[in-house]
Amino acid sequence: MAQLLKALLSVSEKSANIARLWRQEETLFQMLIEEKTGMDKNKKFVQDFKTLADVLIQEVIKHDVGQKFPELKSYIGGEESNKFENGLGETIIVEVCKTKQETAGLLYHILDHSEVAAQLLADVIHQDVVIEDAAAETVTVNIATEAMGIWIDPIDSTNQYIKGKTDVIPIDGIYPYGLKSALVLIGVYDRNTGDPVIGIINEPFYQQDCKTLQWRGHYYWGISYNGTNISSVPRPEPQPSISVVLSSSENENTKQSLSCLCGRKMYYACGAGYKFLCLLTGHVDTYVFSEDTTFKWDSCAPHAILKALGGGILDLAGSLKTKGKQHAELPELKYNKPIQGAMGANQWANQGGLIAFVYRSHAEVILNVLDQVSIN
Ligand code: 2IP
Ligand code: CA
Repeated sequence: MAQLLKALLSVSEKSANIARLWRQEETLFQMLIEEKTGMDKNKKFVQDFKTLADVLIQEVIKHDVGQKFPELKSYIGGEESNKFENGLGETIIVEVCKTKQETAGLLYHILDHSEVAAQLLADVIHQDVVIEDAAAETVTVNIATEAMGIWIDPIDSTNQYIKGKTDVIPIDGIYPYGLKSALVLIGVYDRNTGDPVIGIINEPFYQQDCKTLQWRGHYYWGISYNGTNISSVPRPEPQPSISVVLSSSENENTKQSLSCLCGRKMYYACGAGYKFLCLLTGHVDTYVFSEDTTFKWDSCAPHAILKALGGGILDLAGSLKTKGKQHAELPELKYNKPIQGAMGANQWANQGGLIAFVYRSHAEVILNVLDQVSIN
């Protein structure tokens, strides 16, 4: 089995454990929901706690992967910075320490001196997670790790994670919002070509036990490298008529054109990662987004799995420009180059929007429709 895949699956599972712990353990949960009690004096403090689950997961992934693959350590990027400001205005660097006790000590300072919360988290962070995955065991691809980079989205759809709605009714299998859209995304890309190579999507809140109320997770993976394409999910069958999933923030022109094309098979869902996942599970054929507010850490992992299934993610604006030009290839999203002149996270935006697909013909139909409207 590719050692890197094995390491990433383990750390995605550890991340999902942290995401679940934070919602299920009373002391930690109270920190997440404090804002709802209207404690205004704590506003900044609570805001920080919201991102702390993200920051912590990102650091755990960096630490665990960096330990096994030191050559990757400087090339692991993600949404969050590990500088965390606590309620007293102190800046603390969040990191995984050498021992469980040291990590607990650091977390104690961050978590408003809550010893219980600090210890609970340190236990999970320092736990060895062993994954038994028969399909992954058969993977023999040798990945040139010295040429790879990693994008992490520790908790995609953070807002839905915080709100934590569990009584959401799916429409044709698609959850429009709620806890189910919170996902851990880990994507590996080739630093030379910018192509996605390995994708892991971990869904921490896959199923809830109705008696214990405990959540069980589920993960999906795919590899697309040097002509080898393997995935933990089968390629979904194409549906007789084309369907699309959109962000509720999608612009009106796009919505109108796609609604003419897809009719009642046009869906809305929260979370960029969750919308990609709807394609992998065969609930929808395409995901279209014309804005520039998804980032490399949102799309890298799903992109690798889609590629392994014969699909992909196109740069929407670039494809509309290229379409019709003879012999021109439609541009796929790439992961290795920042946008010149952009600052901070915006350097890594999917600036031209995107179309994700399993079947290329579906992307072409969508492009034909969008070609005729102004989408911006
Ligand atoms: C967000 C999150 C949002 C999504 C946005 C992502 O990531 O997935 O839900 O917007 O594109 O960047 P939308 O739901 O409208 O598609 P995060 O939650 O990690 O900030
Ligand atoms: Ca995200």
